[in-house]
Amino acid sequence: MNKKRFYITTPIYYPSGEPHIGHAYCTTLCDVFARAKRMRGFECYFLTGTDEHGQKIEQNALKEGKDTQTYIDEKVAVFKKLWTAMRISNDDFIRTTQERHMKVVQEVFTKFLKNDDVYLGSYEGWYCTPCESFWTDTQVGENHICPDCGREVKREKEEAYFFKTNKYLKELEKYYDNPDVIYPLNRKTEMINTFIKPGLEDLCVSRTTFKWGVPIRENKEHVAYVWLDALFNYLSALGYGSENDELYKKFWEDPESEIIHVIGADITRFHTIYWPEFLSALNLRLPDRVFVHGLLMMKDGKMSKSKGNVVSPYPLIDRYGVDTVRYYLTREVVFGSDGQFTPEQFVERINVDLVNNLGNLVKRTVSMITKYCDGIIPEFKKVINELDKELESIVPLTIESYENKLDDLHITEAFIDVFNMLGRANKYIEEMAPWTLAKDPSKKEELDSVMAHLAYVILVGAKLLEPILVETSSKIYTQLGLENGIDYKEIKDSSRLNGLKVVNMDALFPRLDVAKEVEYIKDLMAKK
Ligand code: ME8
Repeated sequence: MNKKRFYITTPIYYPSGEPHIGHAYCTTLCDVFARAKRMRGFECYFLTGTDEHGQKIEQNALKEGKDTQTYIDEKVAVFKKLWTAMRISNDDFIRTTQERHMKVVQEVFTKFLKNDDVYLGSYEGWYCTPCESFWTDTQVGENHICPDCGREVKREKEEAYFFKTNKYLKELEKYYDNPDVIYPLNRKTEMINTFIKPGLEDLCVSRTTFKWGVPIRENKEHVAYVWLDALFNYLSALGYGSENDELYKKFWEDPESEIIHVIGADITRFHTIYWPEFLSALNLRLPDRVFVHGLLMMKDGKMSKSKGNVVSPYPLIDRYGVDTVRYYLTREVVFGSDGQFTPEQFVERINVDLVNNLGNLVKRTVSMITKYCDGIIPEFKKVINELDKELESIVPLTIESYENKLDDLHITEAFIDVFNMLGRANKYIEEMAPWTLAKDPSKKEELDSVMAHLAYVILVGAKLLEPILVETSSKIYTQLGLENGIDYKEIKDSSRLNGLKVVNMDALFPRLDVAKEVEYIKDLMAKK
């Protein structure tokens, strides 16, 4: 049951270091989803941005001898540049230091105070500055180590405001009753067992030990806790609470809009416990889906800026092209599970899927149409033999499963189906052996049918892959004589290519020399 509209968000990233391939992973998946929805005629508002407050940012700026705002402006520019290079189609980019955002956080805090949702108390706990999180004795263990990043935590005591988490427990439980809200389901179980069942502790929502945050109007000593601040980006970006709130009404309030947050497993607690509670306190609609993707690991564990074991996407884009990196990210890690980045798998994935499967199919088909049909795509006639019939029947099935899987956020699987269809077409070439048919003039009709079937499958494949292959799909349309591409609605029309003239072009993806490229990527990683 598709809604009319979609609001999809990435986490807002900390601009405290260079963006790495993990950030690119989440942003690319959301981009692919947004592009696929728009391609199919749905309205989709896609948001990303940066989370710019907190002690860590303040300290990093100090270390670099820069004023905090200058420091983050420079860092944010790097994130924005990456998204442009990766052809990310976000509709807005929210920064938590923008006035439009800070106002919302202040308003919300005032509402919480008035509504008796927060109270002033004092906090003593273990604080991890890189993660901006407080932990309990049990969580940090005897060695006082942050359970998230493995670094040493500090004992801190300060006056702070607390949010009454148990006040909205009923609303939270009701929210959890809906099986579709948190995906994968094991993340929900984890939240219930780790945090809800043992009893929720009230959440500290303000800090006094540093200044780089949204000031609490009612008590100038305090700034809003960075997580309370950050989560409200999803509303402030839509103009919530301002005079200009059309987007908010359209993409948040209206039940015809589906609200989807995509996040990494590391920040599930904030999005599936505190965020729905904050929204409940304000009597606002809760998100329809929180989709928790797995993390991309390196051989030595989680890739993270605080560990310094990151892979930057830039040199990969420079050398292999944007579509290749987008494809690798969408395909290699099954959405929802953890994955590992290795140079070997990166190169292998490109060679197997993009060079051998897609690239070869297009190259062979266009050359054969040139050679056997004077470059004109023959008329797509109805089925001639069993193999034609089989290939033909795969097309509508693939389109249907692609749509269903994408609707369900099974992004990786949707594209696996498309590659299976292309793989089937490659096999069909071997089975039909057009080079043999071409030798026998009485087989001309059969030969034409093979060419028409292949061209059509390629067209459908190129369209379904367009949300990932933002450059390559249009090259394929050109090769099939469709200079201006094709509308999604037209892909079910198998006669669309009849009589068009193919254009021979270079291979879509050059074959990679595995040993050489693996060496190259390893060098890049070592330099980092
Ligand atoms: O947590 N593999 O920001 P952040 C895959 N500002 N994805 C990864 C990844 C990896 N190795 N590392 C990071 C914050 N990510 C907060 C969010 S939202 C209101 C505030 C992705 O810069 C993943 O999506 O640490 C993860 O949740 C997010 O980046 C964390 O980014």
